[in-house]
Amino acid sequence: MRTAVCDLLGIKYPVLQGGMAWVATAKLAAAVSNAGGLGIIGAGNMPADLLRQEIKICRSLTSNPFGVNIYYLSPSVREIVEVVIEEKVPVVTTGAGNPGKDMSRFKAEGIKVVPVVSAVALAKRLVRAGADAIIAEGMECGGHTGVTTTMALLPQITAAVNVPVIAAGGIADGRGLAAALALGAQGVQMGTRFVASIECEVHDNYKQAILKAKDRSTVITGASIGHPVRVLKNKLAREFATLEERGASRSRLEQFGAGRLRMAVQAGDMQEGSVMCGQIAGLIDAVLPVHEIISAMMIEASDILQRLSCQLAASEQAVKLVEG
Ligand code: TUI
Repeated sequence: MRTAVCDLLGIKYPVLQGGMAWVATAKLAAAVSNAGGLGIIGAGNMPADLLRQEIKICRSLTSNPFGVNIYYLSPSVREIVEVVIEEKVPVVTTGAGNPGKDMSRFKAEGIKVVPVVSAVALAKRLVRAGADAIIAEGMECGGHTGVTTTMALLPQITAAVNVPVIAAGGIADGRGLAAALALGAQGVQMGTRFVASIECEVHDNYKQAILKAKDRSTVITGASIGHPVRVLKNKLAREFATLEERGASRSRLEQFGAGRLRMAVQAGDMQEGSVMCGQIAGLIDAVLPVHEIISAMMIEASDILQRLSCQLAASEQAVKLVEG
């Protein structure tokens, strides 16, 4: 299961962990990196000093490559960029913005840059600016989301760029990995699947909510202010939708939503908190150790690819016999 993404990032398996704000701590990132994937610390809205501490913790827990996700809407994004460069973090992924202006500095320090995008045009622009790979994120994903599904977005982005593409959104097992490879990706990124892992430090209520979720348990809020976010349906999501229907202003909605992700992640408040989560949550039925998630996924994807190629070979053989 070795692909161009493994060679580019120096990892054993083509699996990245989403850089989820408040959720993707050094402990989770190190567990993913130790299991052969790429663990990623989610800088989110963290102050720069806290990020520096997290990077040091991650280095103490793993000697494998890891990454930092920079959230471009963070008020401390400038300081975060400086910490990532000073600490020579091996890989940077970016979200909710365009990292173009920082690209040359990252590259000069040998930092691999892998932006997350939800549209073809931005993917092309960032590859021209020097991105080493692209994460194509479909609207099935949790948290900040685009409008195009992984199924439609992925083949369009793989056709448009000449760097490896990593699929994100709607992937939680080996079937998702095999499907992503079939659509031209060279790896996958998973968020929700790793939230429901032993090593993830979110409140247990958050993990249990993912296990309970079904296919239609999520909803998008915030589209009216240009910041669509996929969350589990709960009291907060209903109240947010009502405010949006009544035409509440951006500042009112931002004020109403402030601190809600932390409320879910740390206090375990599943009604008043923002429980960001992807549509694939309905498939997840157990909290597992990270290494089991990754190894089961590799076995399942290899089995599928082998089975499909045997089926194809058998049908080619049948055609030859009929024609022959
Ligand atoms: O970043 C994400 N997902 C996130 S970040 C996040 S943090 C947060 N959000 C709300 C409340 C509290 C905390 C939650 N989920 N995904 C990566 C991603 N980025 N997908 C799409 C994009 C994206 C969007 C717009 C990238 C660039 C962009 O615009 C670039 C431009 O043209 O300026």
